[in-house]
Amino acid sequence: MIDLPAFESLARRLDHAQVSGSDTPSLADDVELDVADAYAIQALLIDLRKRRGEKVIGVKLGFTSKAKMAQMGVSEVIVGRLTDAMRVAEGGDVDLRRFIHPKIEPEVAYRLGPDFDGTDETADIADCVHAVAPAVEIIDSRFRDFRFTYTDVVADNTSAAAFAVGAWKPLQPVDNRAVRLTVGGAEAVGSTSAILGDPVRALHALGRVCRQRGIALHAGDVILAGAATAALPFTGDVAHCEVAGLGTVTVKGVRP
Ligand code: 0L1
Ligand code: MG
Repeated sequence: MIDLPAFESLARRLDHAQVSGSDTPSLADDVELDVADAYAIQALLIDLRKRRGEKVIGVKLGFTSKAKMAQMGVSEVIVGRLTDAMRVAEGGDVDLRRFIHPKIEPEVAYRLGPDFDGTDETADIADCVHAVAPAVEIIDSRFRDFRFTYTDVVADNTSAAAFAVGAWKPLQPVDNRAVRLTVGGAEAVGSTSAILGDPVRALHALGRVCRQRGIALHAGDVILAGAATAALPFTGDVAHCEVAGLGTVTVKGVRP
């Protein structure tokens, strides 16, 4: 039987892995969790970060591509929280020493105008976003050798590690835009249509998960809608992402 102290202990285990940059085996090796349990552990993990002074400033979606959903055998996106400690300024340096095995992926970001009240069945989250921007997300699974289950990755705050957002533009359709990510000499090319066919669908999927899991969204929150290509290893070097017609965002991985 999994009870609150057991959830807290699993949240502390994942928090320790993130803070110390040391990986941990799959939680599924020790306990059987369902998706509700996994979101409860994620919430406790975020509480630990808040107690250290971090502020939640948005959310991110994962498993927004058909390929990734098929690989995990699921049909719903996953949602994690973004905190201010994860934010990197556009053009800024990312200290890679704090990560375990970081990867970077090109994304589309939205910004919420008003709060989104998930308890209001008539509220449409797509009506609540007022701005859109190119973005990159750095993911860093805390699980050893990337061996994780669906519930593992939800509990692990969906591998969220860091992110950067380019210049915001007024809300506009961003479906079917060419996307290019380069990291040093490596390149990934794709399209925003890899994000559930159209990133706006990611917003609707987010609304569903927020309602179901009691995740609150607030005015000004950043929403990372999902990856437009497979992630590239981020072992250093400059990472540059361009979303056609939307703009660019650049970060530099450093080991000072
Ligand atoms: O942002 C995402 O697409 C979630 C990634 C979670 C899985 C991974 O670490 O590869
Ligand atoms: Mg992502």
